[in-house]
Amino acid sequence: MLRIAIQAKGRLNEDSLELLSDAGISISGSSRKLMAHAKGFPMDVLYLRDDDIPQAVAMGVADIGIVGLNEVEEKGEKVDIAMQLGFGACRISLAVGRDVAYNGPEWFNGKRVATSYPRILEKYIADNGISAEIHEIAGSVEVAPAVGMADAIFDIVSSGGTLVQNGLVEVEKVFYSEAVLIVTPGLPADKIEELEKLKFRFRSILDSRGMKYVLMNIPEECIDKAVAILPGMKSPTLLPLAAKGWYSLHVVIRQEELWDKIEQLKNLGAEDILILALENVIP
Ligand code: PRT
Ligand code: ZN
Repeated sequence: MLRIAIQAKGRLNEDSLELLSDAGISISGSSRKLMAHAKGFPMDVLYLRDDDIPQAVAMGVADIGIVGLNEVEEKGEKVDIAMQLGFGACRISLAVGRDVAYNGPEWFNGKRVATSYPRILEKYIADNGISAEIHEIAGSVEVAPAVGMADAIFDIVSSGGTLVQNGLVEVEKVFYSEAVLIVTPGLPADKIEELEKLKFRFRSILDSRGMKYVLMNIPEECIDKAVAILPGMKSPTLLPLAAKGWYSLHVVIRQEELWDKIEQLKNLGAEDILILALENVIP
């Protein structure tokens, strides 16, 4: 039976539970304990702080885990990355006061940089031949310059709102992260088999996110033009309607191109267009 480590509370907790739930895996017990049994898949769930997940997986305390790539990189534990999970996107960036005349990475020479990610910063500094001083602090890194603890910060940015609120400007985007599924290296064959089943479920969920299932009625003479503008896993499905000369056309369209395609299809003569959410894609 697989044991998965997920964040007990925090930014990745909800999305991790939602991914498991979409994969048909529910976690029993109303109150959160350290460990819980899952239903719908032979699996135990271990609730940890995100900082502890890479080590727990490296040691085999958990076989797999869901954690930000930033934590995996920072901790440097030996784990395999099985897949990217498409949520928790952020970057770790260098930011300086908004009044600073920033002239490129060499500005950091001799400066004090506050961060909770000293290892990733150290690598950036070494790669760029800079001689900055790293000040490791655990939380509220963004206030360090204002209180005189540092000249700059190296911290997680997502919308950028926190930087603006603290009078800081992002000057170097150093590391891009999202939640990943990590795995203990050298899992036994029976666990690998279970992991593959789990990855299959996750993959089909991730592939379906951002896709819509679209149905419409279309006159026969427009079919060739409609097929030409549509994507589709093979080609769109066409079913003859009871009304002569009309067909029902079914197709899967990516969210980004949905409205553009719908407009084109309407102009071609498509009617009664239904747009449905897609739950899973199994190629
Ligand atoms: O208690 P525990 O140790 O488990 O949690 P934590 O407090 O260490 O981490 P948590 O829950 O804040 O974040 C977990 C993971 O979410 C991180 O390791 C990242 O992989 C990911 N993530 C995605 C983020 C953000 N986006 C994010 N915006 N983690 C933190 N932030 C913070 C950031 O530190 C800064 O304070 O949000 C602020 C910036 O956000 P914007 O939107 O204002 O730019
Ligand atoms: Zn943490």
